[in-house]
Amino acid sequence: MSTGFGAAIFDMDGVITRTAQLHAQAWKELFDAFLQERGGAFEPFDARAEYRALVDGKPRIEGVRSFLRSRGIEPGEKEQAALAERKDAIFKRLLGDEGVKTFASTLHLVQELRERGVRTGVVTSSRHGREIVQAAGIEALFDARLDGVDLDALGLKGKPDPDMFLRCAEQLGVPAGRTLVFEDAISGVEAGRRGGFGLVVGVDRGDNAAALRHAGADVVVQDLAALTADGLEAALRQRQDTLAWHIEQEGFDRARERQMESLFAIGNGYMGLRGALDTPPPGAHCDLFIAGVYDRKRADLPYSELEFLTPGRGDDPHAELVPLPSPLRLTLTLEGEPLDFGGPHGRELRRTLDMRQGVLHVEALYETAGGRRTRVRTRRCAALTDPHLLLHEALIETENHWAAVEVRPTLRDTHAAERHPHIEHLEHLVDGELELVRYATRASGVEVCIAARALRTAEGLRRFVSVFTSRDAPDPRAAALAHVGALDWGHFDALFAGHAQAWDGFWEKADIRVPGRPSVAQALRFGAYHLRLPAGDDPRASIPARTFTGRAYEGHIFWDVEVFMLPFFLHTEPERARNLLLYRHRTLEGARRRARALGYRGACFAWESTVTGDDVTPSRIVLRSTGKEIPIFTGRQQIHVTADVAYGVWRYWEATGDEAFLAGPGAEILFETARFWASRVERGERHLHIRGVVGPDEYHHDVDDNAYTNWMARFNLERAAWVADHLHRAGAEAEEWKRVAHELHCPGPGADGVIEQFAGFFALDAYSLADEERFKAPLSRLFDWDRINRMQLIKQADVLMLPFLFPEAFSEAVVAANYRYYEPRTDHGSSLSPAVHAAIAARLELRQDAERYLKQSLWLDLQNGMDNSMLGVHPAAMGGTWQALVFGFLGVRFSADGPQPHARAGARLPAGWEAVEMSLAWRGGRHPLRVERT
Ligand code: IFM
Repeated sequence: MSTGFGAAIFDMDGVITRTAQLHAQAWKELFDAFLQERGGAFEPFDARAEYRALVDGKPRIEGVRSFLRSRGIEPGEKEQAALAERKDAIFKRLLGDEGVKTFASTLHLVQELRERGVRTGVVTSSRHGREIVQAAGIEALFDARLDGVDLDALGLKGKPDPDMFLRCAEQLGVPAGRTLVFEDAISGVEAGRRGGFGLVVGVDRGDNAAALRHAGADVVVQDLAALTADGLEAALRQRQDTLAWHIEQEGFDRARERQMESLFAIGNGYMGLRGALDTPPPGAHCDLFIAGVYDRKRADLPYSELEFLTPGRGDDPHAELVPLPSPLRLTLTLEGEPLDFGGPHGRELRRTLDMRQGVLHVEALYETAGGRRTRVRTRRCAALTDPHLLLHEALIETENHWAAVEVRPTLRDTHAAERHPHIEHLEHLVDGELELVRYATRASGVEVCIAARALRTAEGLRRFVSVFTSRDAPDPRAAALAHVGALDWGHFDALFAGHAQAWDGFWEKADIRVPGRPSVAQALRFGAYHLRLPAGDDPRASIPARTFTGRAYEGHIFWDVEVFMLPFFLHTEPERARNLLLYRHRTLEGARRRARALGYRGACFAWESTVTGDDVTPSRIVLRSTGKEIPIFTGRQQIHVTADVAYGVWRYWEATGDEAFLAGPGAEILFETARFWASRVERGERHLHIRGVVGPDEYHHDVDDNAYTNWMARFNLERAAWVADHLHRAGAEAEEWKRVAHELHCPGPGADGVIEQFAGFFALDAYSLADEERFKAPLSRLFDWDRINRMQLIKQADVLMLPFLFPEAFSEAVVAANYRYYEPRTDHGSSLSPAVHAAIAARLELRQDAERYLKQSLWLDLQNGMDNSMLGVHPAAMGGTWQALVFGFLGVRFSADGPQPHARAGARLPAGWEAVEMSLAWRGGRHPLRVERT
């Protein structure tokens, strides 16, 4: 099996032809003459350093501009054009004198690659590209040729923009990830890197290796004679392996900045910090979230989307997760000029999330007046080894000047009043290199104290940041000061290393390897990474719908945890699954209050839960722009969450055999929830019914006998009765649960195999769902709630949740009938939906559907598939994707011997996957699993 590359693109001057020296010579002749004509002190053009840094690889006019600017000269357009023309005339003259010479070693490699079926292209900014290739007699060696003339004709941008390389790869019909780029110019190497090319080879024709590497070259050679096709194959594979552990963003894009902040978050279960830049530009959402720290809802803050407000939420002091100001802000200035991407000096930016080690790296290059270039590299982590600790380091490199760069760390956000309205400032103290800030949340009265120490080094700055709240210690100020004070600068690197080791331990349990598919492995790791960030050791907190990466859904906790995320933890780190269930146990009192408020017995878990278990679902949403209102029925009616929690308890016990848990918190949850269902059912003529609910499909409210809800309630009642027997606690109540379970009407397959989603669904009006309405349901759909309620249009998997959770309960024919019926009626308005469809379609071996849905779910955040990742990542989709792969594609089931993949798992693997490897935890053991394509 080969990871393989399909194409190779070669720069011309300096890589194929020996014309780079002629260019350097021509530029020198031009600029020296120009500078002398201008008068003043004459500092000649440096045909090596200045040629490389300022003009090499760029279109002619760009070269003129960037050199003159570096000398503080702002030429008019006419003057620029005239100089560019003059340069061309000199170059032609030199070319005429010298002729076109080529590098034999390059042509040899081109031929070797072509013999292997690799497509080849040549790209140059030179307007003479075609003539030169022709004059050298090497046209036939390249399937695609792009030069400076094409650049203008096609409106492409010059290097370091990747436009030309990308267009060439397109012409060669090979994706950038499978294409190699060979470049001797720094701007060209940068273009290759920015374009996401598989491998960028830097050609160092003289003392330029470090700069080429710096610009992003994966391999640097002095001559292509040093390379072979096999060697390149190995280098590409190595690069892919590295990439599969990293998420990279090149360049600053204001429009996507908030999405990047979500994706590049760090965290350790206790806290999560969005991946905002160290010097956040205006508009950044640089929030820190701490598990379990909530406050009263602010009417002016949005709910799940920026345009939604939820007024009239009452006084619950724990309605909204509190976004705190980032403690990792830096202010950087060079002689008073700010170095950040809010101002004009930002030139290059590379943000790299090292998922293997749980570290975010940011590298930025700034250029201030007079071309002074300053490179700033930072790294940060939320220590996995110490929940209260953040580590932060900034390294400053002045590339071509001696001016001092001032670095000021600060815990204060001067705009905190608007950006962080939940908090009141109690104290801000700066004492030498120690800084402390203390806040209190306004309604819930949680005190948060952050203390930081900084160490200035020859290269920059190091920081320890300690975070404590009054939930952790009676005096968080004293705790934070003691914690930060006890840290030893001599251990700074060791703390990073220990943290990385702890991540290694996680990956040993959670990594899924897909040999030869680095982008798939990368996306799977991204999901596991983001599931790990919010999962801590504190049973008072659970995982919010967007984790600690964004403000959507106000940090509320939904069924997403037990149904979508829990299995990932069950089979990787079961002790975390236990914590998540203990959270539900701690909120039982709130669930009891809710059951009572609704008029029932037992415990009914909150649809949207935070600290106490009281339901914090808004009852209406108002569209900010128009004031239009939508009623929300889920808070009172989406009661299936209660059985979903019971399902989680059962699955935990099955996977771990943890009897102590079952006998204690597990049984209490199962019994209290069973009491709720026993009182919630209504007697009909022949059966018991559950009326007036919302099922997983939130487009329909007030429905009776939702198949999913009733099946889950029956499961809950049956398991409670079984556990009562198992623990020798059976009695009249357990008998009642058995009877209710038996009499409860659970809609089953009709003659055609289809299960009716709820009573009357089949009689609703048909809705013809256009393709463009899928995955991005129009906003109007929400306002049309009353009309949609009468349509056969569903938001997310509902009946299909049943075979997803109970794969053994249905025959293939029934699963197929339901998939065929419901899939075309589903608009996937929820991120939870595609993974369920992927799992079911994989089981049915509907390959196209299965792979399409898997892709949608796997890349949901990385590709911003729902257009709202800026408000936080989607952990339920990540957990769902994991299940789609493990239980759907691989069809894993558990027996006494451990996990067993389905007999056809090898045949079901997505196209292009040769194998999958992982290990699964089951009943105290860890079981390796490898499925190969068959
Ligand atoms: O729990 C989900 C629900 O199923 C659909 N709307 C979003 C919620 C939070 O993810």
